[in-house]
Amino acid sequence: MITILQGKTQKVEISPESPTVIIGERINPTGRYRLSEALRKGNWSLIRQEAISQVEQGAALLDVNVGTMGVDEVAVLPQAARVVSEVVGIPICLDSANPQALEAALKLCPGKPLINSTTGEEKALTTVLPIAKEFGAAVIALCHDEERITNDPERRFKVAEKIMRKAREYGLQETDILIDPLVLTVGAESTAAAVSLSTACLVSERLGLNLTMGVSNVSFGLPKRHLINNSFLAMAIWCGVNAPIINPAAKGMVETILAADLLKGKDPYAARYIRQCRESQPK
Ligand code: THG
Repeated sequence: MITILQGKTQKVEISPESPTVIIGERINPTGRYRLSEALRKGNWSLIRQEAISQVEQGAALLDVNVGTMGVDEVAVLPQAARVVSEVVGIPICLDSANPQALEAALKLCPGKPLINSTTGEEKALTTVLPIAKEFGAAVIALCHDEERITNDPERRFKVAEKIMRKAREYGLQETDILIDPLVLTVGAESTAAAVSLSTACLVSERLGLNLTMGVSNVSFGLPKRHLINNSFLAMAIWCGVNAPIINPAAKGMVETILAADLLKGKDPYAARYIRQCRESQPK
């Protein structure tokens, strides 16, 4: 199962055998006043910086989310996507629940981008899947539908199956869909992480699909978030998540991926792990 995405100059492959691919989460105004202000004012320098630094830190794709008070996503998402693709060549992951914003941004996105996201709701599927088909984009699909978010992994799995059926009806390939099991904060509900992980395992074992998740969601509201995020990331990789949305600059994230890929059996002779350790050695 190989998902291929294409940016202005760079191609990215996501598959269970390949190294874990980082989707950089930093272009997102959630909890960041300066970035929200910059988006409202159309000041792009912070966005450019975030794009460049995330690529330097190891991001293979960049999530672009402009959803904040006082920002018209239909106008701003395409501008942000353009600014990002001016400074980096990797594929973009357009993060919006607004189909008009997605469409407007897709018109400007080079290559084969990723749409983030559809849900299993009829309304979302019948709008977003045709857009993905029209623009030749891949899509992230969240495991919930009209009913309230379930804590039963089998039921989340059924939503994933339904989305795949629908995607085929609309002429998309299995490789064009990345499943997101949904991650809620473990501070509010003690089983939240376990439910996401079990769902990921079901989807990867039974359907063999590629998976993403918003790893940092799990630690909202808790201290020392990087500890929780790193542990959760390692477990998620074990469960088949191969394109996590994370902050590549956060403490330990990139190292956790190297170690988890090795433990998962994706790094023969530990070659990548050893090489990276050697390269990061202070001279
Ligand atoms: N699934 C999919 N897409 C997603 C998510 C998901 N996109 C958004 C989000 N969840 C993933 N991205 C983030 C981005 C930032 C944070 C968490 C998830 C975050 N930000 C800090 C805060 O809000 O406190 C602020 C960071 C800072 O101050 O530097 O935690 O689940 N498909």
